[in-house]
Amino acid sequence: MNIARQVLIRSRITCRSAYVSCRRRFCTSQHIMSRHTHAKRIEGLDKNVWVAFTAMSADPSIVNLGQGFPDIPPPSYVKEALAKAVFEDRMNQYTRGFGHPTLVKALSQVYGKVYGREIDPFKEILVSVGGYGSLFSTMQALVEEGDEVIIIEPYFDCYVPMVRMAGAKPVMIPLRLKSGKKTISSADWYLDPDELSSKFNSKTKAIIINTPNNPIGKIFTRDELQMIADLCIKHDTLCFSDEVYEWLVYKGHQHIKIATLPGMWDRTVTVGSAGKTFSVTGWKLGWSIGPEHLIKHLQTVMQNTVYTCPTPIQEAVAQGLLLNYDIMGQPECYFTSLAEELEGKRDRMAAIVQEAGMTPVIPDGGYFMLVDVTSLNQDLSHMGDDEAYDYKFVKWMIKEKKLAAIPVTAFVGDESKKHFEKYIRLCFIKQDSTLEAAGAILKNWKKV
Ligand code: IK2
Repeated sequence: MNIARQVLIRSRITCRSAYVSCRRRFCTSQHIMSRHTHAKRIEGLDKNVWVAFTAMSADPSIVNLGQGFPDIPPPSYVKEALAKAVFEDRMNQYTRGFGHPTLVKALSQVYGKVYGREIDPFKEILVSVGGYGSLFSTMQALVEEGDEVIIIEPYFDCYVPMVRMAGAKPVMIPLRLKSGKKTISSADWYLDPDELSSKFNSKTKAIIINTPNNPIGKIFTRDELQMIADLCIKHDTLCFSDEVYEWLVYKGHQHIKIATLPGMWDRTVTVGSAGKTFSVTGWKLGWSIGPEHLIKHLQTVMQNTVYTCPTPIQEAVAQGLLLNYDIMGQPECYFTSLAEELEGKRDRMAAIVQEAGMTPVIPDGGYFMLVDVTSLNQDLSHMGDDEAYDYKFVKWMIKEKKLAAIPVTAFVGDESKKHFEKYIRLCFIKQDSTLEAAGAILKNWKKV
């Protein structure tokens, strides 16, 4: 056989075996893909507003008022405490699983003052990976298959997937808007008592509340909280109270913990966040506070999932809390001074939005502002109609105007989308220069 023919035969053999192995690999992966599909509990939960919009807003040329993180610096003492912690060798190793002792003791001191009761640092507090981790361990520990959990719309978006992952059914109740008002504040959004009462039944395991609320900024009043508490007691349900913005309350308003109302401590888990407390969202540290008979179940989830949180971060947060504990209630306490600084930014943001001809919903707490964009009359029909208007609007605005926000229908269920798609959410815990840059974009909206 001549050499050319030998080469031809050899290359045919090589091609054939490559084809066979490739086909085998393809068939195997197809087989694996179809046999090992996702677990039912995560079905339909693959879309996430933060994943989508954080990627879209990552370009530094975009003015980012989207995801809720500060671009103002955190207090230097927490950064210094973190730096100091990592130079202490024992701080670089595992610490107590349910919360670093220094941190849980500091939390019990601070919250002992707020709740007006003694809080057992080891039995009534669980430290977790951010407010997210606290919410997750709460749902996994206390909610089960067949339960119903009441969620107030608009809600922080992870409540629904977390309830569903626990095998339960989310039951929505929207905040309604008082009509006929010229300037709208977050207090104009209210819960209809009869509607709320109609959502409770024998399957109701819990209601989730969020005060100050993200995205509206509503602070639930004592009367509203009492109405919720009465229903929880009447129907013997739990209350999961997400209070990550607890310190960010503006003049004339007061943050009240539902757990402090009569009969509520024993049925409430309250969620807090170091990220929000000290403007260090990247530290991802949070906590759940509640009675031992509930917290012990959250601890079971913690020990079998995350086990423990980073020691140096817990140490630094503890130092920050202790420092402020001594000056709580005074103007220089960070819990007070941050709220005061933010109130100025809120007013600045509102003025910028109004100057551009749009209507803001003035928040009483938190660091987000809803803005009604109807007056801009932005025609987006070319973007199809398989998405809510606010989703299209924000995508378009990021691309064409280089300004990022978050669409508000990310925080509501399907039935309420039509009521909320005219709003976008702006985050105002930003340097004045960032707010000014956003203002310039909005002012020049009609220009190219
Ligand atoms: N609960 C609420 C109400 C939150 O807003 C957050 C975090 N914020 O989300 C960013 C945004 O809305 O742009 C959490 C819980 C979670 O807190 P953490 O960051 O501590 O996990």
